[in-house]
Amino acid sequence: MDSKEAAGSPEGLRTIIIGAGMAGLLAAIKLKERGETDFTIYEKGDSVGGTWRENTYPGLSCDTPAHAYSYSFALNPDWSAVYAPGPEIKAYFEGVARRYDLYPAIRFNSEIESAEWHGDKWHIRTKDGQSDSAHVLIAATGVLHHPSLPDIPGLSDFEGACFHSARWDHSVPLDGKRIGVIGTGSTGVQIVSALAKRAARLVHFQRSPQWIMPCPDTRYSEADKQAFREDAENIWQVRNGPEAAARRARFTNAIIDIDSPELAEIQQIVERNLEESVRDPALKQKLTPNYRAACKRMIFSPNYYRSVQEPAVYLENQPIERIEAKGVRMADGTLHELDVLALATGFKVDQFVRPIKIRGQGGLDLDTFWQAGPRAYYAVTVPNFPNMLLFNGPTGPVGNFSLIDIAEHQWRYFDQLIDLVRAGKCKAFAPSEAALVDYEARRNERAKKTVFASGCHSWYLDKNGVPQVWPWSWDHFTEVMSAPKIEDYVLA
Ligand code: N01
Repeated sequence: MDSKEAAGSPEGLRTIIIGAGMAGLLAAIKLKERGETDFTIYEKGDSVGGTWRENTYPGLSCDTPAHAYSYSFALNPDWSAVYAPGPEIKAYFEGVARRYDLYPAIRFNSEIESAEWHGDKWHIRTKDGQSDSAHVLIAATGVLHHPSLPDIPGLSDFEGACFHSARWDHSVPLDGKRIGVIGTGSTGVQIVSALAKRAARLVHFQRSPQWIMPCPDTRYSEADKQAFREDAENIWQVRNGPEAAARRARFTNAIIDIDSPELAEIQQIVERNLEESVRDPALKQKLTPNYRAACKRMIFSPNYYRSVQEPAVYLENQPIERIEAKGVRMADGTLHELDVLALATGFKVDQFVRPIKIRGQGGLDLDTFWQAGPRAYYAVTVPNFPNMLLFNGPTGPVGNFSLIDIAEHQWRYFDQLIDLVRAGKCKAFAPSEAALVDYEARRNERAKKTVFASGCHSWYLDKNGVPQVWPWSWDHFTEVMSAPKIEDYVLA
């Protein structure tokens, strides 16, 4: 351990943060705000930004308004657009890390491979042989992190360039090429929209159609930015003003109540969008989902329907038979010859802090504890894994919320738990197994009634088809995160 770091914390409390993405930086800033400098962020990559470092595909942007997708304490009047492009978001996180002087506390290219609880501290080891220990372990490892490759026969036979959307190979030329994109999630839709006018031919392979929510492609003018600079209230209006609050309430109610007028309204909007945007009835038919709006994560796009009607674009909705040296063979025998194949096929979403080998109390392996599926009490803490805090852990809020907002609420909860150790009330805290069982029983029952369980396949569902998500309102989430129920915790 670095002696400079060790000396800094008034309470002698040391923290290890895993990951220098959005949530890891947040934890570090909040610890510093409390005057605690005895922490290290271990980052397996070579720069900050997490998902915004890993994803660099053409068309990458955040479909949550940028002013909402910013830290509450680091507003940014200079966002170029309502939906900011990915590189700008990455630059924002780098700027925040600089402004809060976090770089000295980050160990880059340092992938933690194991973390073990030894009764009073977590002991970690990195792949390159570093070791360290700390009282508190904060997993800020993200959710959409481990690429999921499709199990389509022949994938490795393809002779052109083939890569996952989160591993985009920028050495591969795209202009004037024959490009295939597999996947119609938020990623596939953004890639197709960006390449529709660049490719000689672009085939979008659709296994399931998606409902598309229209959204304006609004760039901020210099005058807009000036107004944001002069009065932060203008930014707060975008984040939390009546329109933003109404949008969030509409969304929450739609998610948790499938009979709600809000979901009916969303359904009407997306149906009208399809009706008014796509001319050809056959294409319209292909693009019409057989499930309800918001069942899968809602896609916001200003231009997907326009893009898919570009002359070079073909929407293929036959099942893929196999991938061959020259391209993609469909079940009806058609071969789409391609130079480039992009796999926008999503992520393995049940990993969370894994593949790090985590051993808690009595050497209990997290893999063993999570054998039936990842579980965490209110998505943040795990019985038998003391002083381990998960940002955006299993069953957290999903949908079209700002993950930064969610993480800030989770931090408030973490901070109060850590306070117990700071104040000497305990050395270790973990939720009781009974509390987790009770939470999961209530959550499971409620989750089955959400729109996510209304008849579609998505990454929200576990292997039993139950949404692994927050099934209650946004207000309930903020209320629960405002103060831990200490009686649900085992303090040691
Ligand atoms: O991944 P997905 P994503 N053959 O899992 C298809 C966030 N995000 O990377 O629907 C053929 O949603 C699969 O088909 P189906 C956001 O939270 C945010 O797009 O299962 N197709 C589906 O179409 C999002 O929800 C932003 O039938 C196959 C697609 O691949 C999350 O990331 C931007 C297949 C996977 O969709 C993940 O989005 C981008 C196969 N064998 C992403 N296997 C923002 O703007 C899979 N598919 C904030």
